[in-house]
Amino acid sequence: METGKNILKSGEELMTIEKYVDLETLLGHAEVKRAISNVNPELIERTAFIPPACGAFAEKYTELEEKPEYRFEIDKEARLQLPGIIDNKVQAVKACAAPESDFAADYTRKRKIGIVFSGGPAPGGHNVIAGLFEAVKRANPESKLYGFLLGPDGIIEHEVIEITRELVEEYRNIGGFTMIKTGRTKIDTDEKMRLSRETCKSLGLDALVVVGGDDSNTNAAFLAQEMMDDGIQVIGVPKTIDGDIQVRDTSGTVLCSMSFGFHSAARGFAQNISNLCTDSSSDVKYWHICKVMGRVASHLALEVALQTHANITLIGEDLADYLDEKRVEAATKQGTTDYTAYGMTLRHLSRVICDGIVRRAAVGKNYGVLVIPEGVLEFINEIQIYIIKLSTIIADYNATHDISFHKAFPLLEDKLAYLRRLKQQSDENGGLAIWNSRDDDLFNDIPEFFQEGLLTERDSHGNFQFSLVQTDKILMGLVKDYLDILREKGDYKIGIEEKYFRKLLTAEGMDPDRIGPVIFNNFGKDPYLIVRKSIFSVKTLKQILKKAGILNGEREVPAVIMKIYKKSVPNFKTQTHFYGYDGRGSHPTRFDCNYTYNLGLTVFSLIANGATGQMAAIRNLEKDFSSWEPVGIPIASLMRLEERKGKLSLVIEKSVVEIDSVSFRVVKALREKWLAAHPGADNYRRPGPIRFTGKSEEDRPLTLVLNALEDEHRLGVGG
Ligand code: FBP
Repeated sequence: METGKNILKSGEELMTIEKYVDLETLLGHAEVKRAISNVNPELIERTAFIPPACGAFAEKYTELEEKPEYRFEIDKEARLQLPGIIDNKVQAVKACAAPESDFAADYTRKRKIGIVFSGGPAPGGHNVIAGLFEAVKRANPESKLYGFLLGPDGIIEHEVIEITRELVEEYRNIGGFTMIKTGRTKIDTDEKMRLSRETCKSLGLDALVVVGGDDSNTNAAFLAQEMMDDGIQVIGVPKTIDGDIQVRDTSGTVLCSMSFGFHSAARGFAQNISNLCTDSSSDVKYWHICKVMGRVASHLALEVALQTHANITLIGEDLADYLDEKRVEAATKQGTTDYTAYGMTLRHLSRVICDGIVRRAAVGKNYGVLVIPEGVLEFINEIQIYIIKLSTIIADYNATHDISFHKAFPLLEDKLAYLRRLKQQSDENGGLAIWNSRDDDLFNDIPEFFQEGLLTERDSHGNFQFSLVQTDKILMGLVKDYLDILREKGDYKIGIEEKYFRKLLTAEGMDPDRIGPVIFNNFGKDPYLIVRKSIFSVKTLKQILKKAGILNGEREVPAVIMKIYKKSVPNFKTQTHFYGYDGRGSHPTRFDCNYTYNLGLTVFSLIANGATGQMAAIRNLEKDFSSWEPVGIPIASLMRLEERKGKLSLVIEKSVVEIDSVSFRVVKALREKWLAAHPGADNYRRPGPIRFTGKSEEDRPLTLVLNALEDEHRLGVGG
């Protein structure tokens, strides 16, 4: 009835408004227009900001200085496949105040340059375009910059727009890749290469810029080789929120410490996860399970740990390095090798998580925040084997059939039947095939949703799509099962604060010093009291109280003791979250705004100086802006042979978290503190939202700041 009245009331109000102001007038009202406008003060502030340019761009001209002191181990196959660019050196961009006239004429000649985004969005991409546009027009206002639409497909299909000053101004410092959009197509066949070349030639391009991750920069190197004879230069730009493009030379000198977009995505995730820390420690009833993007590497999870101090953060690389010393010792005694002792199993990992949950519960904290990197499964041996085997099976199938594996076997049961057939073939061959009986038996034991996840379609580069697998569900399923066991064994209980226990009992006229030792096993010893293991039900509670002479005959357990007992029984409740696409789409931090704008300027310097097959980068990102140094890094020198789509291909090696890096060591050392399995407050850090103005945002990723300390130490500088 009440609701009906309310509806009537608001209907009446609406009628009154409509009587005086018609909708059209209302929508034309200045206040309404302001309220519903797409433009807001943040947007105005962002687009108006022109990022500063590094010292190297202080003059109208730049020149390149070869740096042969930075060396790389060159892969033989790379030399064979990329002969035109394999001998490229690192090039430092330098300001050039007084160029020779020929050089100046060539530098400022009218050019046509095309740019493409490739792979997932990363905050800052628009500023690469902005920086490049400014540099292009500064050198020659008649030069043109083109944007290929929807990623590499735009090159293949000749879908292109001219980038204008209006577009640049609309998108400068704005997140996403919305200006020209992106896509994941790989230019990996002769036909795609031919079409790409044709597009670039028909547009009359002098240069093509590929903004992408490791796979896209690999593609850039092949395009550079392919279009060398056409005189079309190709330059790569290191993009990915995953932070897995980091370059050191053989001596360990850092040339590119981070891909762009990483800082903004990590800050976006950290802000949300920090809010969950606040909520969970207010409402004290949930464990928030946060899966964080990053594909294989755990760089993003590591930065989130530093930004938020969440209670538990898993780092995949750390798990792979795990050694079960007890097992090794036992096997050594028997003169055998226990392979399961090396690296962590999924089950063991679930035990580690349970340990943290149980210890926090014991001090009254049946809540918390757990961060899981999306690629954690890659570091679990048993799962990695499945990923590799199934990727190979799918790639083999695709290579030998006209129809793809996923089209041929759309349903899970079809895929399982195919695997069974492989198993039978293997049995007939004496078990010597990629999918044997053991694989099939173990695979059939795992839940269906996980089977589907492992069999999911690989991306266009042949990568396993971690973001499509419910890693958190798999892990938390095991955690919940084990917590049930621990609860039944009496090892998982919520600690009751002694002060609280005393207050309740005294209020009921009972003696806490008499009852406390009967029901708790640590009464008088710790501030949080743990109910005895032998009390695992109301019945056992009753028996123990009777035995201690506290309860007579058939009397019921006093309400206050029941209340205490019930509070000690944990109910493990979770909320799961996935942080990925949201951070990828966030506005760039000031760090990423400045970084990407200068990457754009660097790209033009490389092009104007005739470079090709190079990746633009900025050295010293971990230092103050005044120390930033634009460079070109030879892409071919970074290539290694890796298994992709079931065959060995040249790719840029992904960089993963180094467990001896300062950032990881700091996080490891503070794990116990951040778990906060002690009475008292948690140790959460609140990084706040990404801000464009003001001083509230740190000016570079924390991982970078910490890792730079190691380099200072190694090089003997700093204090
Ligand atoms: P890039 O490597 O292309 O930058 O993409 C990174 C990423 O966001 C990963 O973190 C994630 O696993 C993947 O993309 C998701 O891919 P998709 O956008 O195809 O769902």
